[in-house]
Amino acid sequence: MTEIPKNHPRYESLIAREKIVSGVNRGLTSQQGLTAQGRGEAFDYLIGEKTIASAEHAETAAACLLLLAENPVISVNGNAAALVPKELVELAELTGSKLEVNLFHRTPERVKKIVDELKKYDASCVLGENAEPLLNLDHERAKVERDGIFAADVVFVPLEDGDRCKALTEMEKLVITVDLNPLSRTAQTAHVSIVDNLTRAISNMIQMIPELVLLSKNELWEVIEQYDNKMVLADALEEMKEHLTEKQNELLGIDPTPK
Ligand code: PTJ
Repeated sequence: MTEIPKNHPRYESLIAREKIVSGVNRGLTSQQGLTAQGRGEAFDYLIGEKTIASAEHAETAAACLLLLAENPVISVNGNAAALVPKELVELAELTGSKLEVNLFHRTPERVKKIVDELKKYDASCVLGENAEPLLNLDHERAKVERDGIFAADVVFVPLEDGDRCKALTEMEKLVITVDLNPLSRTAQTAHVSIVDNLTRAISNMIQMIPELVLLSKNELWEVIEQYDNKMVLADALEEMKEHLTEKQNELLGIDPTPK
């Protein structure tokens, strides 16, 4: 790994990049995962590399859904395994969710490596190696485990492909995603779309859970009933517009405060 000085202004972003490169080198992350991360970085720049209020609202709704679910599953791909393996195991523990390795560019070797990686962080059980083609998609992308994603009522699929996200919603599952691109088909198809960096989103959810578990089921449902995914996506676009205007003003030396 390249040494990144802690005081580098882009420290977090550079560390994430190093983790993805290490994921590719260790055979966890696909090469396509590198370009996906690059696209994510670009959108993160546009929202100011911070958790915006609407994303925090989506993270709360997502945590409530996982806590209310009968059979929640957290899907893990090569990028998530490289960026937040420990946190995914912790989130699964806190919400009683199963973990399932579910890859877009699937190979049995990569599934096994990701299962082993999650087990290093004490995951008790990780599904994915016995996946069957059960989704309504062409063969490899259709593979999920019968006792995992196939049987789940709530599926958390960070950085998912649009087609597979749609296939899951068509199976009447409630789908949560994390995607920095509010225009992606995944973000627009999922029920709860968290427009935040995966690295921030999962940590935020972990921090919220001790307070949320004190709420009654009715109170958790109230959070979900008040949630509107279209408004959350529209807000992310608005934040991007405002952030760009702010940067444009800074560049041109324009004082935005009205006289
Ligand atoms: O490991 P595999 O084989 O399952 O493949 C995983 C990738 C991510 C390569 C695959 O699912 C893929 O090609 O995804 P896409 O279609 O590139 O979509 C990834 C989406 O996630 C894009 O909209 C990115 O903007 C977004 N994204 C990338 N990195 C992050 C992110 N969103 C949040 N946090 C990130 N770190």
